[in-house]
Order: sequence, then structure tokens, then C-alpha cells
Amino acid sequence: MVKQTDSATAAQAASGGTPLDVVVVGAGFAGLYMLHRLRQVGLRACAFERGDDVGGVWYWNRYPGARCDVESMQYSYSFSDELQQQWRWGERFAGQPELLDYARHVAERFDLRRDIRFGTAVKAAHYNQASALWEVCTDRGERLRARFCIMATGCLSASRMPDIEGIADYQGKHYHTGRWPHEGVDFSGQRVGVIGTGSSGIQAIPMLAQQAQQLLVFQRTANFSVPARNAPMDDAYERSWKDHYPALRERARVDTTSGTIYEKSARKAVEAPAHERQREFERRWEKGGVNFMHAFNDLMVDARSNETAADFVRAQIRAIVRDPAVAELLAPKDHPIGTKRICVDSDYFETYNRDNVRLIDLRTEPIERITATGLQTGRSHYPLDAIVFATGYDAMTGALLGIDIRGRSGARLSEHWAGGPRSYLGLMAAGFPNLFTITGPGSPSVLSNMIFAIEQHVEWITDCMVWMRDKGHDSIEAEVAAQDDWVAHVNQVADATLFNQANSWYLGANVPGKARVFMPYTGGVVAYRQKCDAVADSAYQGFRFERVPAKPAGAANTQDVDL
Ligand code: FAD
Ligand code: N01
Repeated sequence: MVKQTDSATAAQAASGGTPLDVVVVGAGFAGLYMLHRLRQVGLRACAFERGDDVGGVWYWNRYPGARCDVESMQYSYSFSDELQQQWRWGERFAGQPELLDYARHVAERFDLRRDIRFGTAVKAAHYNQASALWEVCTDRGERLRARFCIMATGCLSASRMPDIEGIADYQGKHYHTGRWPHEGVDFSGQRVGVIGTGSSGIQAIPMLAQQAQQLLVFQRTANFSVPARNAPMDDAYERSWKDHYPALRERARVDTTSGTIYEKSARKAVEAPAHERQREFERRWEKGGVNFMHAFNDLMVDARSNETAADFVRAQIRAIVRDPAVAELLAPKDHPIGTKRICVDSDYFETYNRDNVRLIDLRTEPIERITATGLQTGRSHYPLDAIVFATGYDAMTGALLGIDIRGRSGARLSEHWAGGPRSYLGLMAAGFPNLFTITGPGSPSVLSNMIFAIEQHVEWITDCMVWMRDKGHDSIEAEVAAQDDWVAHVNQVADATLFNQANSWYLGANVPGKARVFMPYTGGVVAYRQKCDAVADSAYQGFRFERVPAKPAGAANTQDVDL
């Protein structure tokens, strides 16, 4: 457990339970920056974090090969110029250890740990209408009250084990990529099975193949992946960013769709001559990274254009993988490229040329059950010493709905969102006053550079709370009509893209029974920021504010809440 002082919670106890201004849930990049900003504007806050340290995703995802796919020079905070100038990234795409070091550095540098309660999960958060306070309860039995509750719980933090019969009987070791053991795992000499070929599986498989005696990859759906071409950070490249950071960060804010600067194209793929298209795809493939998906400006809206990029990647796979049957299985054919998050890999397809790696196609031999000694498909039994579940997350809503959140009149968020998440700007849900969600569903969130999205939300939320303080408001709540309009807009812009054509976690399609609703906002970060700013400039149009009536001296300002 990391050493901490619980100054805010202790302060609350010492002051006879005076409510805090803010409770933050989560201490990943979102929770850390939120805490910092709150302090800067003089609001008293504390954070709860289930893990034993800061870092969020980079605390939990310690599987071999875990790294970011937005370049480190951009996947980093911009709020402190000193920080971005002084921190030195070791690689073009930082790996998990470096990203965790960075989060720890930020926590130290801004002295954030003293207000974070680690190893503590928030179980319930109930809104008390009379006092306009949130009453928060943790798995350690702590309770505290705060004016605002800010969910920095992460879009990809609720890891999912699939519902496969027999897991409990398995006598080997099993691991989930999102809950990887801190001490690491040595797979030397072992027969290892990996279930899942999303971003996590695609990053882990080449690394696991180097260790395991035999690696069996159980693939249900083939995925598109582009090479990262990761490399040690180039000094001149680093300098080119650091010399112009303020201007480049501003460019990311006003002139990109995702908050990441890629090489933009003004051309449509369908309009480019075939040989030019090919040359452009090749050039970007060689450079590496998600830049590939920006080769033309219509790849995500025109199926014919998309198919040209998909064809190119399939051809690369066929060229890399020596066994044509394996290559064919690895070549994705059931969704447009990019409609599931594009994967970024280091030698993923090359790994299938190794003698100790075998691909098992779950479409022809579905998993029947896990046995005491391995995995039984419709065709064979595969003895395994260890199973790695790279099976993903209950994304965007899982961590939020893992908390018993009750708003006005005791309404449960889980019921409010039974048909899919509904919120105004991805920031607040009607009926849940003073509850903010950082990178919540309905905001660009997972379709953008997440640190960029986090900074925008944190700053908007802080400004809003300061404005409320200045005006003497105790609560803010999204209006139902504004929420309905926003949800309709989010759906409308998503319908204009190809995104709905894939069974992705963006749509909740990976979780049986989850409502099929496209959750992130596809309209781009510029349009989104303009909308948020316009709302703030218009005295928060679409939100309503209340003031708690003053209580007679001596009367309690709370009512009992059943937590
Ligand atoms: P998280 O980092 O998920 O932190 C949330 C924290 O809240 C967690 O530590 C969790 O323990 C805590 N928490 C949740 N519920 C509770 C509770 N009830 N009580 C107490 N604590 C709770 N995004 C990009 O933009 N670029 C990338 O390259 C990129 N790479 C990624 C790689 C991986 C392997 C994964 C899984 C995600 C990646 N992402 C990437 C997305 C990633 O989610 C964000 O970049 C970012 O780290 C999110 O930060 P966060 O603070 O919002 O959430
Ligand atoms: O999870 P996923 P992930 N039987 O949901 C399979 C970010 N991230 O952890 O497609 C068999 O994408 C499932 O198969 P199918 C990034 O945003 C980024 O990989 O449902 N298979 C799929 O292959 C990413 O998108 C990086 O048929 C089962 C896989 O498991 C997000 O996190 C790295 C199954 C799950 O893929 C999630 O990625 C890592 C079953 N019962 C993560 N259940 C970067 O590179 C599931 N699967 C930055």
C-alpha cells in the first residue's frame, strides 16, 4: 500500500462531519487532474481509488506489451507547461511501466496523494435532496458527504470475464489483461491459451509467444491492426514538440477530430486514383500508428472508401503470414476497418509465423467449456497450463453502474440507463444533480485522445463549480429536454458514420444483455468543445440550478439516507 495521509477525510471527521465540497471517485489520469484543479480553485476534495496506487488503466494493465497507441508526446497532460517540458518519454509509444511512472510523478509533483484514499472502492453514492449533498459509502465502511460527486471511474476499468462454463473447475492459472499480477508472470515452458484478439490480446500475443513453450490463440473475430513502428524517442522529434508545445496543443484543440494531431488529408479515398491510394496507404503503413486511418477523409463515412483501406490491410496480412489458411482467418471481413477500435501492434501478424504459435478459429470450433486441464472446443480438447483472458471491458457504463448511484427521489442510475446511457453532454444525467461524469457516455471520450478529453472535462466542470459558488447555487442538474436533445444528436451523428456496422464495445455489443446504443460522441472534439463552451457562456443553458433553503439555527441540514 502506498503511504498516504488522509487529509481531506480526516479534516471532515475532525470538523464534526462538515461536508466536503467534492468527492472524486478514481485516481487515474482523470481523478488526478480533477483533484489538482479543485485544489487550485480552493475547493475541498478527496478521492477514493480501488487500486493501491494512482494510474488507473496503467496501474491495472500490466500485461506484457501494454502500451499507448496515441504517441507519448500527445498522450500526456498539457495543463502544466513545466511538466510537459521536463518529463522525458523514452519511447514513441510509452509502455505501461513508463505510463505508470508518469502518473506517479504527477501525483508527487502536485502533492496529490494526501487527498487520495487508496485500496478503497466506492460502493454507493446517494443524493440527499434536502441538503443537496451526496452521501458516499465505501467498501471499508466509510461514509462521507460532499456537495459534488465526480465520477472519474474510467471507461475501460470494469474488466469482463466471459461467461464460459467451467472456469471454476480450471486447475491451471488464469489471468485477465486488465487485472494483471503486479509481480508479473513467467510463462516459460508453459502451454498458454489466449482468449481474445482485441487491442489487449494483439499487444500481449507477440510477447507471450516469446516466453511460452506453446501459445494457442483462440480467436472469435479477426481484428484490423496496423503496425506501431514503436522506437526509442528520437531527440529531434521530442525537441520539435517541446519547442512548440503550446501551439501544438492548441492545434489539437481547434483543428483535429480526436484531440490528436495526425496528418490530415483533404482527399476522399474513392476519388483518388488506385495507384495513389495504394501509395498513400503504404506510406502511412510504413510510418506506423493510427495515422493510417487518416490517409483519406472519408474512411469512416463512406463504405466504399473504407473498403479500400480494409483491402489494403488484408493484403498486408496475407503478405506477412506465411500460411495462407492462417492469413485468411486473420484477415477481418465482418466489419468496416475502424468501426472497432483499430489495434496498433508490434509484430502481431508476424507472430503467427512462429512454430510455437497456433491460431484456433472459434467460428468453426466454438468454446464449449473450460475443463480442469484446459479448454474444450467443438472439435478438440486443448491442454493448457495457463489461460489469458484478453476479453475486454464492460465499457463506458460498467464502472459507473458498479456503484449504487441514486439521485433525486432515490432514482437509480442503473434504471435510468437500463435502455442505454442518457446524459447531457456526457457530463450529467437528468435526475442526478451535482453528479459529474468525466469522459462519460455522450462525450467524445474513447474516440479521442483520452488525456485531452479528460482535461477538457475537468476544466469545464471546475469552471462550472466556481461559477456556481460565485452565484450562490447549491445544485446543478441537467434538464430532461436538453438531455433528450443531446442523446438524439449523439445518435444522429453516429448514424451518419459506419460505426453502427460493427458489434463493438462502443455499442455495448460485447456484453450480453447490454442495451445496444452507440455510447461515445462521433461529432469530433472541436464541435463538442464549442457546444460545451457555448453552454457555459449562456449561463449553462440546459442545466438548472437550485439553492438549498437556509435551515433554522441548530437544525440538521441532512436527512437520513439508507446507504
Ligand atoms: P482509468 O485510468 O480507468 O481510472 C479509473 C480509476 O477509477 C481506476 O483506477 C479504478 O480502479 C477506479 N475506480 C473505478 N471504480 C471505482 C470505485 N467504485 N471506487 C474506487 N475507485 C474506482 N486512451 C488513449 O487515449 N490512448 C491510448 O493509447 C490508450 N491506451 C489504452 C490502453 C489500455 C490497455 C487501456 C485499457 C485503455 C487505454 N486507453 C487509451 C483508454 C484509457 O482508458 C484512458 O486513456 C485513460 O487512461 C483513462 O483515464 P481515467 O482516469 O479516465 O480512467
Ligand atoms: O477488449 P476488446 P480489449 N469467447 O473488447 C474476445 C483499449 N486498449 O481489452 O470480437 C471468445 O476490444 C472478443 O471477441 P469478439 C482500446 O480502446 C487500448 O482488447 O467479441 N472470445 C475480442 O476479440 C480497446 O478497444 C490498447 O468476437 C471472446 C476480445 O475478446 C479497449 O481498450 C490496448 C469472448 C475483446 O476485445 C478494449 O480492448 C489495450 C468469448 N466468450 C486496450 N468474449 C492500446 O493499444 C470476448 N472475447 C492503446
